[in-house]
Amino acid sequence: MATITSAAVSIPSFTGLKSSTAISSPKTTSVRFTSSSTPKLAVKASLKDIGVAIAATAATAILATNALAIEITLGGDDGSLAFIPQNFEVAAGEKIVFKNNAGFPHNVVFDEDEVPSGVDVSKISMSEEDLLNAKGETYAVTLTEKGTYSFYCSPHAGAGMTGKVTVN
Ligand SMILES: [Cu+2]
Repeated sequence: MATITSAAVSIPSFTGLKSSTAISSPKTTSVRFTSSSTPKLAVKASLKDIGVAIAATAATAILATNALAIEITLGGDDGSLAFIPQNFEVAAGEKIVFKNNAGFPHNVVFDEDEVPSGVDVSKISMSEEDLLNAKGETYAVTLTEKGTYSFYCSPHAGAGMTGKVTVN
C-alpha cells in the first residue's frame, strides 16, 4: 500500500482515462485491475491492498477536485462578449468551471478541428442549442488529454466570443 503512489493509482480513476488508451499503451505502469493482464496468483495476493488503495485514492480525488478548479467568466461586466480570461492553462484533470455573468445567453462549444487528436468534442461541449440563460449558471468540464483546445460561444462566436485552453 505504501509503495503505491497516489499519482499512479489516481490516473485511471480520476482522469477517466479511456479504456482504449489504456489497452493500447503497453508501457503503462499504473495498477491494472483487469485480471486478464495479470497472473492469477498475483491478483489474489494483492487484491486486498488494491482495494485499500482505491478507497484512499477516491478520497484524495475528491479533495483534489475541489482544490484544482479554475473559473472562467462568461461575459464581462463592461458588456463585452468574451470568455474571461480568454486564454488560460490548466493541469490535466483540473476542473474548468464556466460561469455565466453578463450578456447571456452563452454556451461553451469546443471546436472539433482545434482539439488534440482523438478527443471527442461532443463529450466535452455543451450542445449548440443548450444555453446558460441566467447569471451564475455554470458549465463544468474536465480535460484529460494534453494539448491546446479552442472553444466558442455559439450565439456570440461571430462577435468574437472564443477562447483557448492549454492542458499541461
Ligand atoms: Cu456568448
